[in-house]
Amino acid sequence: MAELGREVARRRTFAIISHPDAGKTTLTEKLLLYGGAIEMAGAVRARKGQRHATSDWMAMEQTRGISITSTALQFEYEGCCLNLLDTPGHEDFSEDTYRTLAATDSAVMVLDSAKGIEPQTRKLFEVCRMRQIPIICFINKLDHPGRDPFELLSEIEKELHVGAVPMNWPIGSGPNFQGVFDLRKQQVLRFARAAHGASVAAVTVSGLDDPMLEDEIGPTAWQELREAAELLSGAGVSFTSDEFNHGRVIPVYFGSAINNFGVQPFLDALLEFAPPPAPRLAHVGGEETIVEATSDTFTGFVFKIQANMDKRHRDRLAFMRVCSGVFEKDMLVHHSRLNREVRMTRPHRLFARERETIDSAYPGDVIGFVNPGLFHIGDAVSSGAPVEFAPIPRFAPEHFATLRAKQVTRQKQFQKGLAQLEEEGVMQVLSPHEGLRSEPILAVVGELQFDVMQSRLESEYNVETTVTTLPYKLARWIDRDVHEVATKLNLPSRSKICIDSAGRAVVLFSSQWELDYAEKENPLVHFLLAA
Ligand SMILES: Nc1nc2c(ncn2[C@@H]2O[C@H](COP(=O)(O)OP(=O)(O)OP(=O)(O)O)[C@@H](O)[C@H]2O)c(=O)[nH]1
Ligand SMILES: [Mg+2]
Repeated sequence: MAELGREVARRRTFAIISHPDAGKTTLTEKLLLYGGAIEMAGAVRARKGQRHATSDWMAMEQTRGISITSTALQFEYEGCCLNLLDTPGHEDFSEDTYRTLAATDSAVMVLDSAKGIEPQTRKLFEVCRMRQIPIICFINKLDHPGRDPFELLSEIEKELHVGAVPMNWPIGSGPNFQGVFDLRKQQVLRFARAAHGASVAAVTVSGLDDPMLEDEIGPTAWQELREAAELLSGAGVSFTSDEFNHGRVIPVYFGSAINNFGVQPFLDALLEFAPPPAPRLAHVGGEETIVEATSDTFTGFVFKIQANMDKRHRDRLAFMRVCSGVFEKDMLVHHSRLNREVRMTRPHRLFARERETIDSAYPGDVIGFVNPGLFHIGDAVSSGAPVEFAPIPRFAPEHFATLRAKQVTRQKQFQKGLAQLEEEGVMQVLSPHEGLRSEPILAVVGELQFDVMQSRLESEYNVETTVTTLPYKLARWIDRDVHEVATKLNLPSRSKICIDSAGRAVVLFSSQWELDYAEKENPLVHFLLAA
């Protein structure tokens, strides 16, 4: 098992998180460029003829310039195997981001230097803290006029209640941003601009006492750098790995992802700081156990399902995080939810929408299985005793609508599309209890998901649809037979009783007041946030 130990030690699995638009996808693209995984970097908002960023592969991501779904990218760099997870920042897609955080060992928190800590960053940070996920910070967009670096560091400390330790320091800012000063090596790294930042930026390295430096970076940047270096030399850049691993201290890097400034030092930092796969808490054979990555038993869980990534195949891929042991192709494992043995055929290494078959995988790896309905989000498998990992978070839907296919002849495709998108967790499909053949009600966490659904039904299933939003605001599951709910419960007249796709009763309410009323009138009934 020495091989397993070696493979675990060289794995780095990290998710990139932040408020929308801080530059996660741009940084992802540049890490791929510097990691040698792509030859030319594409852009989030690509000009005509230019390539798009690798991780924003979905049509709607490319037209809108936002990430909608998280992406897994595996690549090798300097003897390490990196599993990078780019996540969407928009709140409406945060369920997907939270699922991805269940599969990661560390997180990269990207901040926009002009904006600092934004609301969604704060929320995601709290999730990382809860899960004890260590964080490395990249302060981005230094090429734009931004805030004072000292002010940004103290904002991180004050707002997030953690130590923020600068590992490098920006040289100049805005249009005059030229590079970073490595505070540990006391090295000045100056980068040259490359066209559209598509290729690696040339770098010059010198010391702070280089007599040419003042001329090269200009008197203002030089003066500021000298002052900052002096101030920071007192503060020191040391912290213990224990403080970092428990998320009490965040190492901070500065740069500009779009120009490739500071990307190389950041990639090197990931190799240094991002921890290899950690032990995971699980229930094995019903007992709470710590599963070590280097255990002899293979375990893993599915945290995401995505249909139609590959235009040629139009199939569904289940994303599995390997937690322990060695995975081997065609292995027979125990599937906990189904409580039976299943054969793990057709495993794939993932690189955004691209994939290639593999024979084996190790802890930390995110691998894809072509999933003919075998896996649901949250399913766990084991080559030994049945295993259950912590449940994947599920959010309560807050937006409801009916969706209709414009052409009656596309009904079959429409139904198939709905079923597959529901399996991905994009939305939940509810059928009203009353009225045979009534249209399904779609329930989503964020309103933008309706746009995603429509766009994907059109581009992936060739079905045009119309959406009619409904006035409901809350959904509550009731663990009773739906007929009983309809006949025995005293519910407000405007509420609607539905059945979810697993046949469970769920009631929709238009306001908190209605829900409070229902709870008061039916004191023995539990109104649950999720099934
Ligand atoms: N000036 C400047 N713009 C940048 C930089 N990095 C990214 N951008 C721009 O910021 C915008 C958002 O970048 P993305 O990489 O899509 O941001 P994101 O965090 O992935 O956004 P979501 O995934 O939608 O949450 C794009 O227009 C980028 O070109 C940078 O270093 N400097
Ligand atoms: Mg993005």
